[in-house]
Amino acid sequence: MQSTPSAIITTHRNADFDALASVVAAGLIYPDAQPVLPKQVNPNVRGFLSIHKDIFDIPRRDEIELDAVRRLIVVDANRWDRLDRFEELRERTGLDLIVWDHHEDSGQMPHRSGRIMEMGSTTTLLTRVLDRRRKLLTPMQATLMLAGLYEDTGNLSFSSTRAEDAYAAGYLLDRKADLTIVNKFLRPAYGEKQKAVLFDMLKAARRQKINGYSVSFSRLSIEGHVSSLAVVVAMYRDIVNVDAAFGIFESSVRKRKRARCMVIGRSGIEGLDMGAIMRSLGGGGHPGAGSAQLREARPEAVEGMIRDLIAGNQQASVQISDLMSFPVQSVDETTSMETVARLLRKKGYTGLPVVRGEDLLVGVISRRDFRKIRKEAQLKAPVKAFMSTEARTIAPGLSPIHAARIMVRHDVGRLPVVAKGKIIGIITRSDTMRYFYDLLPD
Ligand SMILES: [Mn+2]
Repeated sequence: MQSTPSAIITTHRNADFDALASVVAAGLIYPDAQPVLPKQVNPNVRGFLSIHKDIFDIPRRDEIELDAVRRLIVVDANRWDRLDRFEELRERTGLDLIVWDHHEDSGQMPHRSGRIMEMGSTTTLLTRVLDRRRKLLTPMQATLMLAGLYEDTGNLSFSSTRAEDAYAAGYLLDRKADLTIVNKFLRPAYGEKQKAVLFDMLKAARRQKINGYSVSFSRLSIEGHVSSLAVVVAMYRDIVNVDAAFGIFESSVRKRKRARCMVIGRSGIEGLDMGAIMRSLGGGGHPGAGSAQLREARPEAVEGMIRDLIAGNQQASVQISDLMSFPVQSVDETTSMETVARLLRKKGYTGLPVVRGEDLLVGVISRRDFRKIRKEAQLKAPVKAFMSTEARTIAPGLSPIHAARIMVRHDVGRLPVVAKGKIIGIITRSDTMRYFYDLLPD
């Protein structure tokens, strides 16, 4: 059902982290207002939202009716033409306009209240209000807000940064903002070549537990020279979120009979000294990072040597089957939407697989599908009329990275785990999130 709120919080087109964080922060300051995002958001914000959809489930402009709006709260913008199709409100008589922005010369919206003040980020302005009013912030909210603040201040390094920005950052860290997550989503720019290598590394990533450490290996053959491979390996380790990560690059330089092997490692844990490992391979480095060049060595053999060096008893890498939930709650395709709605509410689920017969998967119904309902009578219709029939599924032996990639690419929050045509479990966005946040019990 399209929502017809009387108060709305929104921000500029191509929303960045400061914009998204400000919308979320304003939602805490104006709890009666409906946060709304523009249709277009920045690619890294889109990535963040796909992973955190269950926590920051903010409707887009096209899901909202403006008819009943009497109050508009604009954050991180101060011009009508930066908003996504809000023009019809411009002439609305008696519209209560509130603007929060951090550039004094940014616009001309005639607002009644809010704050427009030179500051490193809009998030800072709103954080100060939250602090003053002693509002409670979850670590997730604090993390998003710190990402917004850091993005617009270049981690407090841009000359536009004010002391207030740093105080606000301190406040958010105190509220348990997670810097690992912040850094993961605010990655520095890097070139096409590095990007291609990183993607190939992620594709080839194999994660395993060795001697109690989570370790990831990627073996890759690269052509010619690629600079900044160490940066790529560092990013790779951040993304796969392991104690230590290794990139083993085989370069096929012409006229060389045997390929040369370059191994670069990154460690984020004290007990695993990367310098020591690399010295054993004839290279060098320090505890956090190191590398080695090996002639006449096959990549598989290099990986074996490293594994031996880290030592010991191997376990299988984490698979979907380790993370999934079962048995699976599903609904028959003939179940009414009414019943499904009741079930979702009762169980607190955001979606359910739809089956025909015992366990033949025919679709997935999610809370979002209920927005397609226009009339009361449609609640009596069978779920098959509203479900998405292109259900994405995943095999139990694949990695959580794989699941996350499917969820991001197809914008789904849950994947039925299917083996031999039957649903054997389900993996949700929060399951994979828990994995990425490393909250998995050992
Ligand atoms: Mn901003």
